[in-house]
Amino acid sequence: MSIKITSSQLAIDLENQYGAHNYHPLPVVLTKGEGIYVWDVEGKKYFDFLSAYSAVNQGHCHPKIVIALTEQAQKLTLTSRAFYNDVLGPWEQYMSEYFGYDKLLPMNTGAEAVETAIKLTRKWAYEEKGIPEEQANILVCDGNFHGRTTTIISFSNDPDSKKHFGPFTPGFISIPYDDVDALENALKTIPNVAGFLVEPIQGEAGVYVPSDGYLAKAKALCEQHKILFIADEVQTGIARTGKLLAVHYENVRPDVLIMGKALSGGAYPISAVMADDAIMHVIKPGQHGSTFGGNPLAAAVSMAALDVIKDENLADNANKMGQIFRAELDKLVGKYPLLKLVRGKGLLNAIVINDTPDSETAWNFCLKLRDNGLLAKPTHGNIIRFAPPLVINEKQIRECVSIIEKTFSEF
Ligand code: IF1
Repeated sequence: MSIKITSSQLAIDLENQYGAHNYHPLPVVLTKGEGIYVWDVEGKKYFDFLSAYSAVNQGHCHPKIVIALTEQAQKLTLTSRAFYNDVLGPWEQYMSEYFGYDKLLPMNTGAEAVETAIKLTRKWAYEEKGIPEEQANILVCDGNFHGRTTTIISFSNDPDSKKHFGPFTPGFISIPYDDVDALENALKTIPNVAGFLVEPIQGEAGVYVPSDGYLAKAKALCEQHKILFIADEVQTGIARTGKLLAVHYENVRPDVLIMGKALSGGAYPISAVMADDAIMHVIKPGQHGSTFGGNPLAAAVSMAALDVIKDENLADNANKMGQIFRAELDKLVGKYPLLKLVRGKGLLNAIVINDTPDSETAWNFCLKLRDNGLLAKPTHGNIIRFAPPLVINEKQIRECVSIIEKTFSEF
């Protein structure tokens, strides 16, 4: 029988004593979530401005998603892919029509989907493009974040993500982000390139929005050189940036599409890789999979979660609320020396705090935001990400701007 949590401190102490210290959470202990709000153990209510890193786009505990989860959970949760089940096929068709691809390869976490996309790209390169075995190269971008498996951190340039985790997986070359010339030069000089893996907006790097046209030019170069354009929309996808996918701002259709997080609205780990038959057919039975990938519970939850995105027009709302949010915060630039700039798209935004990246200022600002009823957390150093659930309305977003301004006035 587990211990009853009667105070936030008790929960923190238990995690400190019995949990690996692989995170440094903001000191707040949550016990309930509903829509854009979360409550701590003492009953204090907060605006959630992280949305579990954009996994809870539909809002906490959305009734439609919870009903789908609980109903399916009482019927059939997991069969493995050793057998068929009566929910996976309908979800695969639903996803094919929703995102416009022939095929779906279902996985569980974002990193698993990125790993799947890497394996798919390499196999396609050897079997379809004729690149010599074991020679495939995949281009990635400086400042990337695609997950935390050993292969993925092999191409990270963040020391915290990779130090002392070697030896690393070869076959990846990192080029500057948002630099078409660097991509063109790499495609001309590096042999056996199979694909280009890119985040349409770099989330962890600090919500780095590339120049208009970058994604379209990059896709055109990939087509010209017959390499796969692989979009990691794990964080930017599912309406977060004001379009269903961030690549839709430039009418780019990735050859390989990677999604995760809000595919389930935060109710269950679900990720997906989508591609057309000409690419996906290289994966044959027994060559890739996972115990939970494509389980009936995930399939039922994901269809409900994606229904909500469409039924509640959450991409449009993210677009409109994001414009209000950035416009209002822009007015604070100059008024508060601590606020250097605001940037983002839709409801994936960040502010840059006017201090050194290794200062504690952004962290301390987030502690004060917490005291004022809003939860956010610094990404790197002096950058604070603001990403509320996409169901937020104008009155609420303006209330949050006031909380942010109040916090600046208190610093
Ligand atoms: C952590 C970051 C965000 C992602 C993109 C793949 C994945 C992620 C673009 C992997 C995951 C999460 C991981 C989580 C914190 C969070 C994060 F700070 F790590 F970088 F959002 F920016 N592609 N991002 O953003 O998906 O395996 O986690 O399901 O590891 O601390 P995952």
